[in-house]
Amino acid sequence: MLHFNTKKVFAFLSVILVLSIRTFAAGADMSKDPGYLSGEKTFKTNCLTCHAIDKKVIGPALRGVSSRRKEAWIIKWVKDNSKLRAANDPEAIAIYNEYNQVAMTAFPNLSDEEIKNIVVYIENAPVAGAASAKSASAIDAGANAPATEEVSLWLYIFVCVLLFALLNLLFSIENKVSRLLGKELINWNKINATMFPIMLVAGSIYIYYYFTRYSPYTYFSVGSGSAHGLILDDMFMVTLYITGIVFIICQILAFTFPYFYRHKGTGTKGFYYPHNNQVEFWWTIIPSIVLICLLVYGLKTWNGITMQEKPADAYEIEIYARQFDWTVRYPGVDGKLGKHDYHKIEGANTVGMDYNDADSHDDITNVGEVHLVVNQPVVMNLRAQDVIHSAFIPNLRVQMNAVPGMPTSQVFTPIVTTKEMRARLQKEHPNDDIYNDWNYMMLCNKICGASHYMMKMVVIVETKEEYDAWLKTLKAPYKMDNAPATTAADSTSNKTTASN
Ligand code: HEC
Ligand SMILES: [Cu+2]
Repeated sequence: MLHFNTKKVFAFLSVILVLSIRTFAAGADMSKDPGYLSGEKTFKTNCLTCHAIDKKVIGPALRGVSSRRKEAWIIKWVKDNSKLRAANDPEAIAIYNEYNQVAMTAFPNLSDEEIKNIVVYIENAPVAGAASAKSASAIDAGANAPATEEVSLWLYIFVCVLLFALLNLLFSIENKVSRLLGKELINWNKINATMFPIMLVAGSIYIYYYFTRYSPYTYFSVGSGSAHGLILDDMFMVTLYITGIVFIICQILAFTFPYFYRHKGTGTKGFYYPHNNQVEFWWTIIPSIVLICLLVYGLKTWNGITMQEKPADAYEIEIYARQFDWTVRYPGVDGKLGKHDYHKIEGANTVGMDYNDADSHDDITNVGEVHLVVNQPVVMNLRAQDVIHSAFIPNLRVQMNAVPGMPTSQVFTPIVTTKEMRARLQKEHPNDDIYNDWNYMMLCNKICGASHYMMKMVVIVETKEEYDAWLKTLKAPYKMDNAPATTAADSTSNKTTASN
């Protein structure tokens, strides 16, 4: 048996406990300033994948940027850093080379005002490590668990280890005494046999508690936000019930037999029962039939979701995945997405639209959020620039890989708007104000690199009117790359975007 030096264990754990209590640092309180708040939001949706305030990530730590660069420079840089380099700006070239010529994304859609607000946020953001109990956006609501919870977790571990050390001490005493007396003080065989049913009951209580406590927080609790999701959820529940019932019966048998058939003293003799063909036959055939049925049911459901033809009233969008963000492309007024070619990626054309194809001229792109129309099927086309990513919208039951060089797509129909779903969640959790600014999220579901965990964007499901009004606020990159606007006629010549 293992022996601990109890004193040393104690000292070590106390140190951990003290260290784990987070220190609170106070920052300037700008948290109600509208510019600061809008800057925080823009920063979190667009920049956080590569930048931190006080720490170098993929790009430099940004605090203090307004003292080392002029405001006008920062604005130009953020809008299109490649333009600054093309104009031989020495600062732009120096920092580009310092960061191993990793090109920062261009943000032509951000206004001067928005960029100024980002700077306000950067310079006044609380120092990293200072706990912010409530964050302004729901995006990282899960990440900012209150510090007290962390302390109680350590306390819990501390008590468990202490108990373990105590038991260890008691058993070593028992061991010595029984050796001195020359007989067993404790009947371990009986204790082990009794522990099985105790474990069964204790474990069941724990699992019951755990399910009732946390299942309201899973994305099953408020139902699917998409049409196919309802079918998928039904299939999931049928499978869960059938396999669950079998699981429970098997566990009850496995945990009670060791008790009922324990060794009951020297007079008892085991009953030897090696084989029964009939039993073997039935418990092979029945599970096989059940599993085949579940499999066929699953395949039919899955094919119904993934193999569907493009519905007549569907519209298309494209999601372009890249370390570590998503760019969305909307087809514009013609309803058609233009051709693409990764050689053409440059400046505002971050997804490589082929401007030789006139269909691309009105295509609109944006990062940070994707808008979808409720009750209208959408064909979501996916491409990737670098490695495999996966577009996962849990509450819409949507998931499809984005593979470099292999366009993929998924057709689905959102049936619950963001507002309706948020209301459902608020009703389900009346005391949790993190749901007040809840949003559908698209998460990357393939571990794609250092900032994979940051690769997410807000999904907004809204009415057709709201969708159209929102689209009008965006500009087509073609118009930005080719200002003043050129006519469609010269798009057939071999003009490239390299003109700027
Ligand atoms: C894809 C990663 C990425 C994203 C997203 C990104 N940046 Fe950068 N940023 C960089 C890198 C890398 C550099 C270093 C220069 C270089 O390599 O071009 C940089 C440099 C900068 C600089 C110059 C810093 C200095 O010390 O002079 C500023 C300012 C900046 N970024 C602001 C932003 C803002 C604001 C956003 C969001 C709107 C943003 N960045 C989004 C990667 C990124
Ligand atoms: Cu990814």
